[in-house]
Amino acid sequence: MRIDIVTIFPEFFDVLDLSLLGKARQSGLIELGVHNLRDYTHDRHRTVDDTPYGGGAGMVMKPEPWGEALDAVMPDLVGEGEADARGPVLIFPSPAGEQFTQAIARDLAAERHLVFGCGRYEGIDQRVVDHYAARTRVRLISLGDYVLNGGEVAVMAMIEAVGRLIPGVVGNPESLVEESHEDGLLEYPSYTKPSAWRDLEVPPVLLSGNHGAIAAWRRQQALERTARVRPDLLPG
Ligand code: 6GU
Repeated sequence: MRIDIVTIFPEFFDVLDLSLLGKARQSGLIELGVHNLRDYTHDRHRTVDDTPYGGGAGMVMKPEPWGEALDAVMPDLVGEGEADARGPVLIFPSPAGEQFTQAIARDLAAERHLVFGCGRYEGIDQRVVDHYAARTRVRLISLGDYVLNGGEVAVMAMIEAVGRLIPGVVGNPESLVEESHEDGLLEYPSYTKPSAWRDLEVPPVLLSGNHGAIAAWRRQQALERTARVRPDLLPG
């Protein structure tokens, strides 16, 4: 998969050299390009924002640098009104977007090319979204109902969630199936040695060797935990 990120803080993404995703890049499973939006400005101050039409607090990101940057990272985009189902998916992290879920991560993991446009300030001129929505698939995606200063941290979270679903990135694919959210439930609690620690014992069923009983216990724990913490995940 190819991933391009357009941002005014490219250094934010230096950490993608680390860990599982860093390995996936070294092995060629993920190709990552991080692009500085200011490289697509032409004034001495490398201006990327301006005051909002209609007034109000804060600044809005100007459309021209975004247009040049996005055209550069998506050189094969079709003309307006021809959005191509095989072309890139352009994602704008935004608290005004649809909420990111494991299902969205799975969808995105099946794509060939993802492009993330990180907005700062009060957001990006809406015409950027409208223009590219006519030329490729565009999604506004939010991490959740709280406010971040910009899209960079959100994109980091999305790339980690998507990257680990790309075949070969996570060494043992079985570790993907029994996790929170994969089956619509929160994960059951896990234990390792020693079997007694401070005044706490590991639940005896896990030491029983009875795989059927263990599976049933884990399922029950997942259901109870989900009902307690996230009842909204359970079917009505
Ligand atoms: Cl994707 N962006 C920003 N700026 N704030 C957020 C968010 C995204 N998701 C939750 N809050």
